[in-house]
This record gives sequence, structure tokens and C-alpha cells, in this order.
Amino acid sequence: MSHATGQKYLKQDSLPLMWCSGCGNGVVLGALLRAFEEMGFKKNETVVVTGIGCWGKADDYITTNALHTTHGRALPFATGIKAANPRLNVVVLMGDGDSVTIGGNHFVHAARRNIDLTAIVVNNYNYGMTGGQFSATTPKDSYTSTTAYGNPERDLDICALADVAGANYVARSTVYHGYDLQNHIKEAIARKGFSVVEAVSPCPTHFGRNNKMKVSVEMLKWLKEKGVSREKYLQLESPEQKGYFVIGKLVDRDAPDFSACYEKIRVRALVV
Ligand SMILES: Cc1ncc(C[n+]2csc(CCOP(=O)(O)OP(=O)(O)O)c2C)c(N)n1
Ligand code: SF4
Repeated sequence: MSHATGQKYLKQDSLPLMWCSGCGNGVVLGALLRAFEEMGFKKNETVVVTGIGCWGKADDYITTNALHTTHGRALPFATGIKAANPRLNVVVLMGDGDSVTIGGNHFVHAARRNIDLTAIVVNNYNYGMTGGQFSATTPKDSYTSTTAYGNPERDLDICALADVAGANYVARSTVYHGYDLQNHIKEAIARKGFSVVEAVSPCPTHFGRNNKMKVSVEMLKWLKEKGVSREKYLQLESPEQKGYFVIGKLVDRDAPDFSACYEKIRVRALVV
């Protein structure tokens, strides 16, 4: 990120960041802060809410208002903030564990409610902070510290879940596709209603090491190869079994958000 963006939004006294070398979190943080800069966000009108985890540490590094909450519960805290003051820009940072494993119930209902929050979900396919245990997004048959002989469970598609639950905007990108990621983050924040950007990201320390991709560059090559457009995905033979996934904008709707619906009811209640 530019020197000016770093000076403005990155807490200088928090450097160096705690993330392992080769971790994708720094790329996502850079994309987010550049998005704030380009959108002209003021620190006192912006709130970053996190849960717990490696990505959940990000609030410690950002100069806007920030709230570090409990694992899986970032969305209810953020919902309270937005309901109390709909003028604030509220961005929620969660790992795959935080958002759709322990926090799955809250994720579904935030999307159903279409509350005007943006969720930036870093999907590194495991619980990074606590030692690389499997999560709901760990691909079937892959190895983690708690699936040493292969994962018997099918993985959950974060974006498909957000779609069926009612989110207004959903996109998936990867840490390899940093520029697209930043644009999706900007579009998501600009969209009223619940928006989700999934950033598929390397955790070389755990997921990579357990799945023959010890070095981050190998993980980046894997993201470059496996993340494809919807058009390309449809042309491939059994893409799911081969580990391909779709990147790009997946949902783009304009349904009224929670605050607009709530305001209508409030006015009706005052008249009665
Ligand atoms: C209620 C609760 N359960 C479990 C934990 C332990 N815990 C902390 S972080 C974490 C996993 C984080 O994984 P993820 O959300 O995917 O984020 P990452 O570390 O991979 O960025 C777990 C299980 C906790 N802090 N609170
Ligand atoms: S454990 Fe994984 S997710 Fe956590 S900082 Fe290290 S590389 Fe990143």
C-alpha cells in the first residue's frame, strides 16, 4: 500500500504484524485499507469488528474505530452497532472458522436480515490460530492437524450460503488476485445490505505444510491455477473434484436492507 495509506490507516506502533511469513492476511489487510483510502472513509465514521483468530487480529493494526469480539460472534456485535447508528460504515473481519463454522448461525441470519454490513471472510481452509484444525471449509480428503488421514466431511461453500440466505452482494477472490480483491471489497462496502467478500488465502504454516505446499509461493500458484471465472469453470470436466473454484462477482441484488425496513415499521408504529 502507499506510504500515505499506511500512515493513515495502519497503526505504526503495531508493526511488525504477528502473521507468519507467507501468510495471506497482510494482502487482504492491504486491499481493505486501500479500499478505505479510495472511498475516502473517515476513521471516526468507520468501525472494524473482528472475532478471534489470526485474521481476527487485524483490528489491532487499524486506526479506525475497532472492536475485538468473541470467536463466531463478530456479526451480532456488528449488527448491534449498525442498528444503533446506521450512518456508520461497519466492516466485519472473520476467518472461515469464525464466520461459517462456530459462527455459522449468525452468518445465515445476518444475510437473511440483509443488515448493511460487509463481511470480509479470509478462507484459509483451517483454524490457523489454534494449530490448523479442520473447519467447515476444509476441502474433503485434505489433511489438517485433526484430520491426519484425510477429511471425511464435505466442505461448505461460503458464497453459496450467503447467496441462499439473502445477501445483496457476494464475491470470491484470492490473495493471488489482489487487485480484483480490492475492487470487490470496494463494491461490497458501497452496496447497501449484507455483503460478503471471500478471500481464499494461504496458511503455509498449517494448511500448506499439511498438504504438500510448505512454501507460500506454492500456495499462490495453487490459487492462481484453481481460481477461475464462472465461464471457464463451466467448461472444465469435473471441476469440483479437481479442486477448481469460481472467482468473481457471484451475487448482485438490491433488496431493501434491515435499517430501511425497520424505519418503515418505526414510522408505522408512531402513526398508530
Ligand atoms: C467460543 C470459542 N471457541 C473456540 C475458541 C478457540 N479459538 C480461537 S481462534 C480459533 C480458530 C480460528 O480460526 P479461523 O476463524 O478460521 O481464523 P484464522 O485463525 O484461520 O484466521 C479457535 C477455535 C475461542 N477463542 N472461543
Ligand atoms: S498460522 Fe496460518 S493464518 Fe495464522 S498467521 Fe500463520 S500462516 Fe497466517
